Amino acid sequence: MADLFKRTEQGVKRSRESWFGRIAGLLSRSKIEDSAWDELEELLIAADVGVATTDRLLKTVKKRAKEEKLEDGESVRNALKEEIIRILTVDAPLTTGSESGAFKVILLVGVNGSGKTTSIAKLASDYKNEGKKVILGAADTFRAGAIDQLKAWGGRIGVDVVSHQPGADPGAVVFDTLQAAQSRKADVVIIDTAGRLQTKHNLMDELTKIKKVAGKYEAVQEVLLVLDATTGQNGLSQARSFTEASDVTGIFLSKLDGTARGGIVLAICDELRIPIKYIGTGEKIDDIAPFDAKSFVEAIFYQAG
Ligand SMILES: Nc1nc2c(ncn2[C@@H]2O[C@H](COP(=O)(O)OP(=O)(O)O)[C@@H](O)[C@H]2O)c(=O)[nH]1
Ligand SMILES: [Mg+2]
Repeated sequence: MADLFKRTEQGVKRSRESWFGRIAGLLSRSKIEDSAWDELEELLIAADVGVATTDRLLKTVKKRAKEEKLEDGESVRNALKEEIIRILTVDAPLTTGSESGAFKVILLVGVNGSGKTTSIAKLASDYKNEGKKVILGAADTFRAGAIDQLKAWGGRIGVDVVSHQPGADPGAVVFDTLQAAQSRKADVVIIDTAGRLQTKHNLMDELTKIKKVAGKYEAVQEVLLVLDATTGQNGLSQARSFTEASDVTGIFLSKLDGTARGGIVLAICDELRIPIKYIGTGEKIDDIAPFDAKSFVEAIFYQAG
């Protein structure tokens, strides 16, 4: 847990140094004046929390402040933290399939450049470190470079990658990957997919096919949507298209190290009601942390000194 906190904290360090740091600063005053609420609203919006979520959040905290007679910064800050944790705690583990399945199949979807292939490598390495046997499927056959990229990661981590030629049918790659998983007694299969979303139809068709194949193995299925945290509120509308087109069971929020904001995490949970399962905090293999609402909130409100 300490390690998780440290990793999460590093990942959002820049957020703390800017917007959430200022929020923490604002709420360290001994008395919260009326004007502080307006400042707080501006800071939350600037931190990428989004207007709608900021509105809902502040309404709740203000109501609590009134009812519970919270006047000093610390009490308001604690109430704010609690309400943020409440927003970030999206339950409903949407994973489909039977828990006793032969192995687990994780599909990563998302637009090009969001960080799918890198995130797959991070997940694979994490599972491998836990002693799990991992097999990767290079079903992003759309771009030739994607296959080589995944193979390169596989080689570095030491996990098998099943691939076909560029342009091959992704469903066939998935089929072969799952067969390999069964015969090699894998625990976890992670599938890379193409990022294109020209038509929702395309993606849906492809995912349906992939899931059907996975279903034959009674595998536990998880569809992780990789979202680039630096795209802020734009990423949110992108996420909506994906969630409309497929049963996304969780979010892998990448590049949380590269953003000065981080409030997008709140907007995602509040608006999409899909749990964030992992965060990516850099380009290296161990720049990954399982998302934990409490640690995240402690990290963004953490003040040095
Ligand atoms: N800073 C940072 N860069 C990342 C992270 N995840 C991925 N990237 C970078 O984002 C770029 C696109 O990643 P890639 O995995 O190829 O995306 P894909 O097209 O969705 O497969 C690469 O340069 C990665 O190194 C992250 O958590 N932090
Ligand atoms: Mg890729």
